[in-house]
Amino acid sequence: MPLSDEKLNELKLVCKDLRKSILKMAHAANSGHPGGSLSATEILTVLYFAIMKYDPHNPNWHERDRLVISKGHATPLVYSILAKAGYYKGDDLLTFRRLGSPYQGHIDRLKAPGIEASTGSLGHGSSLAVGMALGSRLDKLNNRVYLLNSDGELQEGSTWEAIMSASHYRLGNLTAIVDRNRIQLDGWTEETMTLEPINKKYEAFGWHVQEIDGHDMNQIYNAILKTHEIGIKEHKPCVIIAHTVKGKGVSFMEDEVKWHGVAPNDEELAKALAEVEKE
Ligand SMILES: Cc1ncc(C[n+]2csc(CCOP(=O)(O)OP(=O)(O)O)c2C)c(N)n1
Repeated sequence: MPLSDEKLNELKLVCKDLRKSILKMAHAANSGHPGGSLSATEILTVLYFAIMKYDPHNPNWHERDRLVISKGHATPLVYSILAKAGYYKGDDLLTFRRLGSPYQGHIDRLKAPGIEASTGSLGHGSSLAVGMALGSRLDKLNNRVYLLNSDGELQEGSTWEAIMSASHYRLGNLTAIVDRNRIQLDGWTEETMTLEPINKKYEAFGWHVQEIDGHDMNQIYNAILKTHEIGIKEHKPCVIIAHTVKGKGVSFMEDEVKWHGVAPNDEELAKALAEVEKE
């Protein structure tokens, strides 16, 4: 079932605000990771504003859905969306990466509420999510565990150990989404270490697999709902390979490896904000 036009328009406005915030935060800190934040904007927007159950006034509510953001460098996006979701006022987001700020360069669950797991060292978020999914089952919680992976971190062996154990333990309460933007820190994933065929790899490890356009919020929404169904019927962990564009929404950042970890200068910020506004 598609999202209503009204809901879709509301989510598009959220994405626009998030993109502006991402760019301003990176600019203010003169560092950070705009590229991989812009690629995952629609994915997290659908999760936070159309799918997940959580309570910003009670971040440790036991029955909440858990989201492990394994690409823990996507902080401009994560803090911006948590502010929008009501975890922070958001008026101090531009202290990003400053000494003493809760908004550090990599997410830290002890510093900023709403962060489920401290990550940044790539490759361990999947194991954390598997542990949470097992824990939820043991506690008989009526919730789900979501996991956002980058594609670069699929080059880490630890990720595949977690993938293997998720199907072994029949974790139908786990939905992973891979932000398949095809670029890692310093180049194309396929030039650094071949990942394809990712879908067949997950299938061979016993997962249910879907592939979607990771900027189409109807596709994201429906694919996530499908994982709920499969989880219940087949007790399989599910992955959604979301094809995205690194730097999405800013023409000069799109598909450009440079913008993995570089902040826009004054001129670039103005240009980028104007483009996002026009979208
Ligand atoms: C274990 C580990 N090694 C190296 C790094 C440095 N690093 C930061 S981001 C990154 C790769 C970024 O590419 P990808 O993981 O695909 O993320 P995205 O493109 O979605 O931003 C690397 C290697 C790290 N964070 N953790």
